[in-house]
Amino acid sequence: MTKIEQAYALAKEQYAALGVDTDAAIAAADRVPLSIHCWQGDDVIGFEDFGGNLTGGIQTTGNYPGRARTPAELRADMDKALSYIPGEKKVNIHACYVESDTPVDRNEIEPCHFANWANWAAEKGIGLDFNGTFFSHPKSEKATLSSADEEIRSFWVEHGKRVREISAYFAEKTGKPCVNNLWIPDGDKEFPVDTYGPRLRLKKSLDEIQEKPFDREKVVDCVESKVFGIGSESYVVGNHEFYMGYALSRDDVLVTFDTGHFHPTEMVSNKLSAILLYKEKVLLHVSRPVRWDSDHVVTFDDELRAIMNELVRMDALDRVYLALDYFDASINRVVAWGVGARNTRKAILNALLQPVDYLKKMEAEGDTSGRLAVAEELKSMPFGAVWDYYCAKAGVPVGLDWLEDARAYERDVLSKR
Ligand code: RNT
Ligand code: ZN
Repeated sequence: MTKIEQAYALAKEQYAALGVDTDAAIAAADRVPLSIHCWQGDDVIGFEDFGGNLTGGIQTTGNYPGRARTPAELRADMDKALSYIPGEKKVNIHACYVESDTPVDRNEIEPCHFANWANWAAEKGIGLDFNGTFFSHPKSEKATLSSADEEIRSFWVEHGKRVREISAYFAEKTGKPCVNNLWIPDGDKEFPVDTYGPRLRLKKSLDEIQEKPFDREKVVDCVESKVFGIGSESYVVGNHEFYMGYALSRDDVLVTFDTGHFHPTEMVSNKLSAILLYKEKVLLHVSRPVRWDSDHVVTFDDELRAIMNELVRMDALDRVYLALDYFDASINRVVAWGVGARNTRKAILNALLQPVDYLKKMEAEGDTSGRLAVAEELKSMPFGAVWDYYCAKAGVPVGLDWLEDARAYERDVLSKR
């Protein structure tokens, strides 16, 4: 028996004493698809011809060497990062990751411009998710789907329509559903006099984009709200109430909760049992806000664990689409992927190691002291031994072994860029 197996055998016994089956937890954690965002690898720049400046009130900070500059580099870096992450994976890309020999504007994109991504994913047997890019473009400076300028508005509506066609193509090519998330930066630095008009236009634009029906098993449309952004501090057209109302009034549209898109004390973990009463599924953008929507690398913090605890307690792991959304340009980007994605999978496994029935029983019987004591004891159970065993079983590096590999990749590949 290896040391990892020995430690696991002891941990397994301890969890069994609480009624938790560690083998079943590992199997369940492994099955949950986790969508890995490509944009950590190149600071959300993409492969278009116009500028490559990140706008829309989202920002990367730092200038760590080794950023991926081409599709080939980005996919190679992702291959590296994916090799560190156990479990079922998807890759999440944005429309600005288009590939073409001649310039293609956002209202001209077609499936053929994303064929390399589709072939790459299909070869690995993993799914692809997609996002319209409604920022970092000369026509997005003032507003996009909520614009009062009809030419601008219809430009972005066309973009949204094409994004759905490409999503359907991804689903076809990979054989897995494609989650299509829509986020727009529209808003105002100061509080506008007319707050209703832009929302009316956004609603109309979304309806136009959604007009064509797609198989719900293939294209999963989601809309993402935000409380404020840089440059839209006072007013955001697509706020929480807007998209919540939109999604609740349409059968085929889901809401996206980004963990950085609410007031700092407002927790996404506390919203899940509400939204799941009304919608079959929900998309989560797992991020880490530090004082604002800063998109720091996801750590194994209280909120990440609370989100996964909630999903497990509701038996709702199959009712959530989990996607990562952070972009740190100040550290090794492959390490950033590894840390955030491994932490997210870790938190899923950790949540599955709770004695949910036992906790619920104590709660139902009014034994709130027992509930507290057991929940606290769980925090020092030998979770690490179960995680290590899972990684070994899944064929990904155990412990910090992956960090050494990432350092070697930095030495041999990234530092030469
Ligand atoms: C922005 C949103 C959005 C983006 C990505 C790049 O605040 O969170 O999801 O981060 O689409
Ligand atoms: Zn997001």
